[in-house]
Amino acid sequence: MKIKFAIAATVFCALGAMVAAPARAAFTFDIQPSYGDELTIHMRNYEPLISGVPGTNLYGVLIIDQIINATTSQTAWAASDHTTASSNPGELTGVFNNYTLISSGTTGDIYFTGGNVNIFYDSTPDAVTTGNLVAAGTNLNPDPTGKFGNGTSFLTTVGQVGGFVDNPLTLLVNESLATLFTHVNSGTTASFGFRGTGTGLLSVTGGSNASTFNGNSQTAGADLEINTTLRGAGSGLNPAFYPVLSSDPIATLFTAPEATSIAAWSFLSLAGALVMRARNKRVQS
Ligand SMILES: [Ca+2]
Ligand SMILES: [Ca+2]
Repeated sequence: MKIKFAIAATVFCALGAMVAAPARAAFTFDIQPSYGDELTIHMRNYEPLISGVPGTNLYGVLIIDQIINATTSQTAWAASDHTTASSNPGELTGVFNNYTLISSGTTGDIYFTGGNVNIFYDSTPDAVTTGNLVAAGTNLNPDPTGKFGNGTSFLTTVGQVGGFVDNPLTLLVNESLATLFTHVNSGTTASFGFRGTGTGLLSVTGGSNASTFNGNSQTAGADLEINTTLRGAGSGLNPAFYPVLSSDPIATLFTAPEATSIAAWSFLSLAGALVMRARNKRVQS
């Protein structure tokens, strides 16, 4: 599953928080994004096959590979950095749950509502190797080994509606309630023939980096935009328990339009609207 989070940032606030919080001294970005930069957070995501029964929940665990400044094409943080003690950034991992299925079936268009995605910073990495999830998770506890949900809270988010419009032709699904959508192309088992793509929205609710990611710049004022790409986990992290994997890293697009830019854009939009009205008036007269 590939999740692209599009996030608006108040980076100055985040940098202030990093300086003020001694507990986070072990974790710093290798480069500091400037206000207005876009960050892309890549992560792998592991989850079970869904049942296809409305009312059941989707859950799983995730590992962040790297954070890239898309504006400068520089790597801000990479999991591989913890191979050297001097640059040990710990690990960024997470758990997600409470995505409740509102559609029916395991193939075609699949919609979820609700959802919690929580990311943790762990100064002593323990979830970086494959095959280390040795028990089946549940929606209540997606991380029974405690390796993905341990550490300090880096970011907490909830699924947000507003990304989808209800289609009156699909009478059994109210798409406007959806916070996450997936289209499964083929297959109902976690074979390599299993493929899916999707999208969703998240709203930031807390965590040490909440102010960094709480930008309200996405569709419906969401903070993060999700883009998913699913496939069978194959030899990934214990596929017996979480057989579905992101085929691409999850990407977080971190957008931070400056207040002056927003004001200028709004003014230009207003000016454009006024010109359009003037033109319409000329056409009518
Ligand atoms: Ca951990
Ligand atoms: Ca927000």
